[in-house]
Amino acid sequence: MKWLIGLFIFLASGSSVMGQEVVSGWDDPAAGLAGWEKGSSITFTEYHDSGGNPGGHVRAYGNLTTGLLNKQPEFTGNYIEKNYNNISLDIMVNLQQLPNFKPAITLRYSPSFAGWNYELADFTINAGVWQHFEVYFDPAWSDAEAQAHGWSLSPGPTKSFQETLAHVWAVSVTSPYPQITSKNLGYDNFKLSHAAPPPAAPATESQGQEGESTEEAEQPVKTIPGVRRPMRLLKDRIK
Ligand SMILES: [Ca+2]
Repeated sequence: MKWLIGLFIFLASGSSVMGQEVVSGWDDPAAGLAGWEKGSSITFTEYHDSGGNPGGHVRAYGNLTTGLLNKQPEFTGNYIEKNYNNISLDIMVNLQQLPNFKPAITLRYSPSFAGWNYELADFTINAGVWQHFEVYFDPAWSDAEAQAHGWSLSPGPTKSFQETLAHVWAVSVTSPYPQITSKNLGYDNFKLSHAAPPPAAPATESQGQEGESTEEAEQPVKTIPGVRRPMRLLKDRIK
């Protein structure tokens, strides 16, 4: 019963649960941030009912580290039981001038433990274009395996990758930046799902983004070996 109540509350919040996935598309103006919080105490957030990919989206901006954080039950808890092994999202640069400050996904066991981070290494500061990112993970990975696939730990007390994935307190996407200047990133379609693992062989081809105009489709979506796949392949695999 608790689960049902939670589900209704969650659905009313503007996100949706479909099979083995949960996604925030921020398309319901009445739901606003749809339960997402500031990714840091100094983050400013704005809900926009248009300009997303498609529909509404959320912007997070400010100096230093900014972003979005989610502690809702559907986005947290035991990822092994929930069968989540893929995080995907879209990001658009509204303002960012320094290219080396890239967003990262963070999964945390609790406020008392450092998070496991995955930097979106092929993020670019190409303004006005939605960039699609996918992060594949296996909740059963050892720490060494997680690190070999690009995950890293923040300094501080830690839990293993497996312990963290079985007990996610919060998932966030945050982006560091210097104090002396500001940036503004848009976020849409944050999704947790179960997807087939990416092919082991390095993928080198570039793909245009789905649903873009001709001009925007010329922006390549790079593929990192073992991490990201073109969006249309993911859609084929999620039933
Ligand atoms: Ca949207």
